[in-house]
Amino acid sequence: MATAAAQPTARGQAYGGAQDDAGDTTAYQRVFDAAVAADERIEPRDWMPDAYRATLVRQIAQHAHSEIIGMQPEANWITRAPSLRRKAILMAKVQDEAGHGLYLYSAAETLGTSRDELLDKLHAGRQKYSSIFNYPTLTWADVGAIGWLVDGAAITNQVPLCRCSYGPYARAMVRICKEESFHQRQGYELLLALSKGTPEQHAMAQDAVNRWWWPSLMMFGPPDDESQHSAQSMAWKIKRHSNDELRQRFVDICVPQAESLGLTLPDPDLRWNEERGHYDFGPIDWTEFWEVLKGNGPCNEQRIEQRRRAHEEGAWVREAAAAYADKHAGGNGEARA
Ligand code: BYC
Repeated sequence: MATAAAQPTARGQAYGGAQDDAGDTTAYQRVFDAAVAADERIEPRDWMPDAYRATLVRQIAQHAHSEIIGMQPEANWITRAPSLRRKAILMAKVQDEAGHGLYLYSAAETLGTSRDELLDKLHAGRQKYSSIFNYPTLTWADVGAIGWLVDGAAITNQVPLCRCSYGPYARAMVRICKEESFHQRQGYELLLALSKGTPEQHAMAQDAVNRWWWPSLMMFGPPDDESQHSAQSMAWKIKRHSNDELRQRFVDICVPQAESLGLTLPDPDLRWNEERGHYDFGPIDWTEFWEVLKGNGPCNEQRIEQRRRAHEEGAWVREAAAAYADKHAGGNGEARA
């Protein structure tokens, strides 16, 4: 059996004969279920139910797409960063997001789905990316708000994914979470500088937080009673907590941080509930969330259009890289792509 540290195993094949001539997968299913129950990692060559594979591809693809689309709203400010230091930090952050996309597309490839196939689906509007990246970055303070709130929400959601039952996804998340922590801190530090700056800078920071707060809460997905995938994903230990649990955890973390920043959160219903041991918060506008998912957010069209254009304009790079690899593999120098 595989453990967290073990090399990939052909778990199904270790039980030769478990799948009989009629294609009965019951014995394989039992081995898979036992591995999940024992908190072991499922590895690429292990037998897994088709629906488990499909769920992972769906979630990992959506996650990977979010990373690369997420580069756009932040890159919007690289040329206008207020100092060389801020520009260097922002460039490093945007570059990190591309790296995260790469780890995640690679994790999806271990499930038998190529990056090309996933990108085609994204460009055709057949796969989603996070709702949050359909909002515009109107001022420099938005870079801080994204770091503090969006990366903060991402970490809250993604730290439990380091214990996801699928090995390659879990391992990719370890590095991603470390980098996201740096991103979150740069956002907090940026907002703190603005909040303690001139009255205009303080107002700019507050305005950014006002605009990003509610969309950040939506990042965790629909409420538990409307989350169609949660129960199965939690049974498979892909997800470790429900959408609402993680959303609550995020709110509880943010309230004291907002106080330290000297900023307020735009929710009149936000107050500590002694009985629950959590902050209560006001109703989320789920109509807005579903509209953004349907493609009707402020920047949906612009984001996908820019992504398609970048892909087309990068075709020559892919061709050149393929030709180079082919040449060094002893081929005839023709691009394989
Ligand atoms: N946006 O049954 P549910 C980041 C979809 S951060 C768009 O609860 P699930 C970054 C959902 O896909 C963001 N769609 O689904 C940060 C499903 O539709 P489909 C990326 C959403 O999968 C900073 C339907 O709604 N992080 O990368 O159990 C800088 C029903 O939902 C959203 C991840 O992707 C949403 N917010 O739970 C740069 C983390 N929420 O697929 C980059 C990994 C829900 O049936 N993903 N939907 O058509 C997850 O943890 C889970 O997929 C979710 C949703 C919690 C997001």
